[in-house]
Amino acid sequence: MAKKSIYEAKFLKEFCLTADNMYRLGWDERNGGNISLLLETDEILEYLDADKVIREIPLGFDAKKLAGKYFLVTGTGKYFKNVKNDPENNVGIFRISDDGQMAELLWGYADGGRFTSELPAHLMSHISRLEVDPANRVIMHTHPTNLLAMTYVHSLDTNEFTHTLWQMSTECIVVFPDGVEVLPWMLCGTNEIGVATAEKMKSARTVVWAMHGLYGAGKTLDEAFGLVETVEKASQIYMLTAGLKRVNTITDAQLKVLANAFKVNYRKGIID
Ligand code: 2HA
Ligand code: ZN
Repeated sequence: MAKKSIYEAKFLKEFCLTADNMYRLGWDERNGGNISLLLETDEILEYLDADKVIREIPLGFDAKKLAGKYFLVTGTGKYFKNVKNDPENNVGIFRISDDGQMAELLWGYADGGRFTSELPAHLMSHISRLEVDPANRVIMHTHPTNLLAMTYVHSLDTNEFTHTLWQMSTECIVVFPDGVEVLPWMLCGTNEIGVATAEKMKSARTVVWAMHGLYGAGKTLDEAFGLVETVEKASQIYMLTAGLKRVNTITDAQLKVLANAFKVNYRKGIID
């Protein structure tokens, strides 16, 4: 059967639009940030021939748990600013080889490029999230301005950080009842930060990288984007008020009322 043009694929359009919105919000300066989307085999085969591997790119770590799975991933060194107008050079679609060692490129990275340097953290996080939620599809890394600022002036304790964010707007405990995990500063682009991020992803969909940015996970691009957007908005409220005398807050009792009203299973050990 003739393949449809990849440019008609809803997942590619949505992916480009998401990168564009992230850029527009100032989260992804220069080549900052990266996104990976796990694709269904069926949706891929409408557009691409699974037998036409353009080239194989070594992953540099063992991704056997994802063998045979297809991913759409931003390219290393590429600017989110340019994704929408030129996806073929800025993003790529690949399959994880049966032995879990290679990315089998099917489309994209057209100028000879490759996947983001943060691929270990992405794929390891996919593995963690899929164990918790088989419907998870998206891992998103970005540098939201206020969140980053907050990591300079707030304790990096996971519970304290989560508690502050929950207090910053009424929506927070409903949107991220699992809270945020916080990693101390670490060297990015390594398998080590990948392992540490993936470990934290077992208990929360948001992992803050102190003095760098964050990772967010979700079932859809919209869900992951909305999660990051909400965390960033809360961080912004924090930064707007951090130097001022706070005379009102959302109390722990009120947070519990919210969690009960919206029937969310909130992270324990913070408000109880
Ligand atoms: O790839 O954001 O952490 C650009 C980054 C690295
Ligand atoms: Zn980064």
